[in-house]
Amino acid sequence: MATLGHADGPLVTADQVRSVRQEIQRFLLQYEFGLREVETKLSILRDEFLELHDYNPIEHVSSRVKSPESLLRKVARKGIDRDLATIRAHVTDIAGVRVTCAFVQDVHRLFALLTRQDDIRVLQVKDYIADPKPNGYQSLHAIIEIPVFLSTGTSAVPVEVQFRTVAMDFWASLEHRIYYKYDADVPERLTEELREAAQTAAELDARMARLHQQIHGAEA
Ligand code: 0O2
Repeated sequence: MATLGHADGPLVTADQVRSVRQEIQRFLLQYEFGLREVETKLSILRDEFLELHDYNPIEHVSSRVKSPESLLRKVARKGIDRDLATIRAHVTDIAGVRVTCAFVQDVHRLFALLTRQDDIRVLQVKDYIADPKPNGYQSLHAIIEIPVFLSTGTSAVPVEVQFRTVAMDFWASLEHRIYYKYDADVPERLTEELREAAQTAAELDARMARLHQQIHGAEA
C-alpha cells in the first residue's frame, strides 16, 4: 500500500515513484467518483422538485476532492500514519460537497431527501445549525458513504456533505479568509464581530423564511 508524502529512508527508483503516484491517483479517483454520484443525486432532487413544485430548493452546489497537500496537512494535524488505508479510515472529508440553499427549511429538506436514500449509509451528522460553534459557525454536516461501481468491484466511498443557507455560506467564507489571514490567531475584536455577524445572519435567515412563508403560504 502506498504512503502519502516523503518517507525518511533510502532513495527510491523512478519506477517506484511512478507506481506510488499511480496508486495515489487511483485512491483519489474513487473520491472523485463518489462526488459525481452525490452530485447526480442532488441534481435529480432539484429537477424533480422544480417539476413538481415549480421551485428550486438548491441555490448552489460545489464540490472538491482534497488536494494531496491539504490531505497531508490534515494527516499531520491528526497525527495518523500516512499509509492510504489509515488515511481512508480516518480522514472522512477527502471528498466534500457543499449544498447552499435559500432557506433553512430547504437545508433540512435536502438533508432528509438525500440521507434517506437506500444506497446511502450515514456515518456521522453534525448539526451546527441546532448547535452553532462558539465562533458562530452554522451548517449541517453529514458524512455519508456511497457505493461506487468499478470494474474491480464496489467501493463504499465516504463523502462529507455540508448543507447551509446563503447567509451561512457568506459568513463562513469570510470567517475562513480572516482565519487564514491571521494564521488562526484572530484578534478578539474581530472574533466578537464575527460572532455578532453570525447572529445577524441567523436573524436574516429567520426573517427571509417568514417573508417566504407569507408569499407562498402553506406550500412553503
Ligand atoms: P476545508 O479546507 O474546508 O476542508 P475532522 O477533522 O474533519 O474529522 P472537524 O474539523 O471537527 O473534524 O469536522 P467539522 O467540524 O465537521 O468540520 C469540517 C469542515 O467544516 C471544515 O473542513 C470546514 O470546511 C467546515 N468548518 C468547520 N468549522 C468551521 C468554522 O468554524 N469556520 C468555517 N469557515 N468552516 C468551518 P476543514 O478540513 O477544516 O477545512
